[in-house]
Parts: sequence; structure tokens; C-alpha cells
Amino acid sequence: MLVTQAKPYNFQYNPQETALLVIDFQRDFLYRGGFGESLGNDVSLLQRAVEPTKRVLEASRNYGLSIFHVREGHKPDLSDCPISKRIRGNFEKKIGDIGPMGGILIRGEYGHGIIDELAPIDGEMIIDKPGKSAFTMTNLDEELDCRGIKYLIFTGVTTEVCTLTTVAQANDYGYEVLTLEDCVGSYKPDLHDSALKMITSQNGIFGWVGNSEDFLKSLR
Ligand code: C5J
Repeated sequence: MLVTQAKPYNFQYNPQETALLVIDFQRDFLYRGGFGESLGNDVSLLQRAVEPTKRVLEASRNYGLSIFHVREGHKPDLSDCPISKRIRGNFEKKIGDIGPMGGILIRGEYGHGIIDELAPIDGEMIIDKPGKSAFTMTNLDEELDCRGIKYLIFTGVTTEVCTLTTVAQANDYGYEVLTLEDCVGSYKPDLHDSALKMITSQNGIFGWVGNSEDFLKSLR
């Protein structure tokens, strides 16, 4: 077992049974003209999570951890996009409308792609999800299960939406979950802090929160 410093107490994991999850690092969330900006957000706030996540991704590849990339998006005909999700917020640009990176949050469009810094390489799983949780309407649990994965390391955007939703569901499925606080990012710094506090409250109600430096040390 490897051990990394974390809150509320040290996180122990068996690397052979561990997967790194890289959630929604898509142009649609991090670049101007995508879904994140269409909701009125300052997308530059997510950049801080990119470099630490890149270091964790590279070290995880070198160590041989299983790696899962997750993308949020919809079919071009929007048959998997609830009308409530499309119209909520009453914004000018909606999912499926054409923006500078193609159809907003539509699979196959440039904006739906993962940013170059964190692009998947051969052999890494890509999970496409229509909702917030990476477990809902996907085969993520089956893919983890058939690889014998019991421990999940979380990186992703945004902290309090798709990351926290997936962390909470992973907890219900019985995974031991470590979220790396500098590898998750939000448009809302106060909600980022609250989401991380929620994970570790009640002595780890959803799991552990650590940071990339300590996690990388544990892999060395
Ligand atoms: C959002 C996400 N914020 N990936 N999605 O709608 O967090």
C-alpha cells in the first residue's frame, strides 16, 4: 500500500487497484466561447488546475495507474439532453447552438475536446457522459470493476458540479476517493472551498482531500 498525506487523515491506496479520473477538462469549460462562458462564467479561473493535473497525469502514466478521461456532452440531435438543462438560466447561447468552437457541448465538436495539455493517449479510457456524474448513463462502474479498481484519484472541473457529483456517487458505489485540491477548479472560488470541505466533513463523509505534491511524493 502507498500512503499520501490528506485530510481528514492519511489516504492509503494500492496502486494496482487505483485509477486516476480526469474530469471534463474540455475546451467548452476552459476556453472562451464555450459552454462555461455561455453560462456567464470567467473561464480563466479554471486554468490554475491545469499544470498540477498535467504533472499528476504524467506521473500516473509513468507509474502505470489506470487512467480515465471523462467528457460532458450531448449527441448532435440533443436526444440525450433534457430540455430543462438546455433552457435553464435563460442564456442567449444554449447547448447545441453554434459558437466559435462549434456546437456548444456537442460530441465531436472542437469545443467538446479535451485541452491539448491533458489530451488522452492510446490505451486510456474515455467516458462520455450526458450529465454531471460520470457514473450516470455511462459504463464507468463496469469498466472500473473489470479492472479491479477500488481507489479513485480525482482531478477535474468544476469542483462543486461534475467533480463533487461524481465523488459523491463513487462513494455510494463503494470506492475510496481522494480529491486533489489543486487539480480541481471552479468558476466560483467560494463554492470550490465549500465542496472540498463537504468531502472531508464528518471525518470524511465522501472521502479524502489531498494535493498534487503530496500525491506525487507518495508515487516516488
Ligand atoms: C458544469 C461541469 N459545470 N463539468 N459541468 O456544468 O462541472
